[in-house]
Amino acid sequence: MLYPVATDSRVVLDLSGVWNFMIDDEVKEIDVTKPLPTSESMAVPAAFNDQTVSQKVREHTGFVWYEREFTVAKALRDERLVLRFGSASHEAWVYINGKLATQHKGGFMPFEVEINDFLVPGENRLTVRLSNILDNTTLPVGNYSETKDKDGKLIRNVDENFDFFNYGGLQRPVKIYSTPKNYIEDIVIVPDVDLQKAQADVQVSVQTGGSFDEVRVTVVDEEGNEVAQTTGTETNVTITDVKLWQPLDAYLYTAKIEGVKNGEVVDVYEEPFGVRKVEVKDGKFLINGEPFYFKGFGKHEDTFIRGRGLDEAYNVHDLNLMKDMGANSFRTSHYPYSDEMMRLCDREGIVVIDETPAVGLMASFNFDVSMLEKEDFQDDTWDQMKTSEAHEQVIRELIARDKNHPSVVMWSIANEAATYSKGAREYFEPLFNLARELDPQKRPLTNVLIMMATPKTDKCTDLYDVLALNRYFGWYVKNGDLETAEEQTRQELLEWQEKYPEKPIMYTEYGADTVAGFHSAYGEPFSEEFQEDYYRMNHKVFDEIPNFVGEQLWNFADFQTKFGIMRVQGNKKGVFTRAREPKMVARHLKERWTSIPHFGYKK
Ligand code: BDP
Repeated sequence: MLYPVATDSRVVLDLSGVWNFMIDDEVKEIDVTKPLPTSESMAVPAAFNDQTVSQKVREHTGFVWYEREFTVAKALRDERLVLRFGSASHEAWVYINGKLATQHKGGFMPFEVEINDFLVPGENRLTVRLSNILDNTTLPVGNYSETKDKDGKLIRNVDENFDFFNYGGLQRPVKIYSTPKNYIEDIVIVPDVDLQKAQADVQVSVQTGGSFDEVRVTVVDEEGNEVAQTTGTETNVTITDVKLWQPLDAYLYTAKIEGVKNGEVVDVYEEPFGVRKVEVKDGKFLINGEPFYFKGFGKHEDTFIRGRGLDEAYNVHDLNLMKDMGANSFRTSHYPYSDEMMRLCDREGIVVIDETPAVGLMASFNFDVSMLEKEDFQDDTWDQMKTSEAHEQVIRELIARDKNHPSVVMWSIANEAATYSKGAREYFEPLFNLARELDPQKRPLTNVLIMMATPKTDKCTDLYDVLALNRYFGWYVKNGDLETAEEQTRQELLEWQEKYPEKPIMYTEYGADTVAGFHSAYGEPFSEEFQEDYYRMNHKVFDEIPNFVGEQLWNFADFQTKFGIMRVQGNKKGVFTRAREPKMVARHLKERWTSIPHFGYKK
């Protein structure tokens, strides 16, 4: 799916701004042919939860309504007009002038619909009904229940089966874009680079709607020079003296696609792309033939007031904080991030592990850490979960959206699923096969593993190209005892390496809750001293393991979660506070990461 951009043939209208909003208390049916009976304002894009000061709004589970009016100028009305939502959490029903135009389930992917047939001259009314319900058929997974209050009114409840706040609403831009009636629908770019010859063979496939006499493909470099040209919808171009997309040294070419009819260019689209090669070989993760070392974070889309809502200033700032520390990568834990963030990473040279929203695939998720220590632990996750269909859908949508991004070097199919439990293999094998088949660039795949998934218990390891581990020795296990934790860390990593010598190993989470400003002469848990000691311990062990190819800690910043006895105003494992102020450990990380090269750290 193409990102909406303005070109010589396309116009983009942004519907960001203040919309009407209403909680649906499900007492009276809403008549979508009439304006919503509400005077509440809500900014878009942003979660609805933190914009008001009403607890009822903040914690609402069920349905909400958004509405605004829009006008499409006469000059555009003969064009093909498409309404596009960057996302809508988690299920949306979209009405234009009272008629259902489209519906979409899954809260982290874009969707769009042609709206010409729904429009009237002058003002049009756009009404969106949203559900933030999560259950055992959705991703992420929620524990859903219904009760009645004393007056018999239905109360819906979602107990998140994951550790982040269930923000809802229109959290990414809503746009209308125009294309001509004959238009470029999709572009697939697969660069194949010969590193020795510094030459790239770039396969370009163009899907069109309507018809063209000819499709022209021109590759333009960063200076605006045309470096290759060809015609056709399934075609190859060669770039000589190719400049590679490298971590922290991004180089982007642009594929300019022109649809020609009767000798005239009718539609134009410009897709940025990078030339780089990703391979997994002999326990190494190679980018452009060199062994790459991941330094960075698991993150969240999480800011004050906006929740998971797009905030490009935060995105730019977060990447600058990362670069300043010598980091080179992050994982889109635990759901696909905005188109805007992916495009930013392409141009900043930030390496991304792109994750689906498959989190909470575990029947007995809790903080009873004793069960982590039972090697033969089983539960009935794979009988309870009915998520296969949603999982397949989101893999299709994610790869369709992100396939051309050079920043994306690996897909993460799930975070901390019960891969140690009976039925896991049957569940995951078809999904891994699907992702391998769909990705035109054939990137490596991983499944991010919880502590119970060990070299002995994990049932799907052969499916993963890279072993991505979330480990909390010294925090959830042996809290505060860094000596034992060091031993456990070392022992487990050596075991993985011995059993799977061809698979690179990385940590995709390790961390300790740390209250900014809390200090302890004894290095007690929750203090800034403990956080630093914890990271130093882990780093010492990482450096001993030859196939250990990366450290992405948990978490970049403190973030909001549901409330509960384990969380004080959210999760405090950030290296930065939620306001992006550094905790003490940021200095250690900067010192370490600026001295570790992006390539060739492990010989
Ligand atoms: C892991 C999860 C992550 C949590 C983290 C934690 O992958 O979402 O936030 O632990 O407990 O289980 O901090």
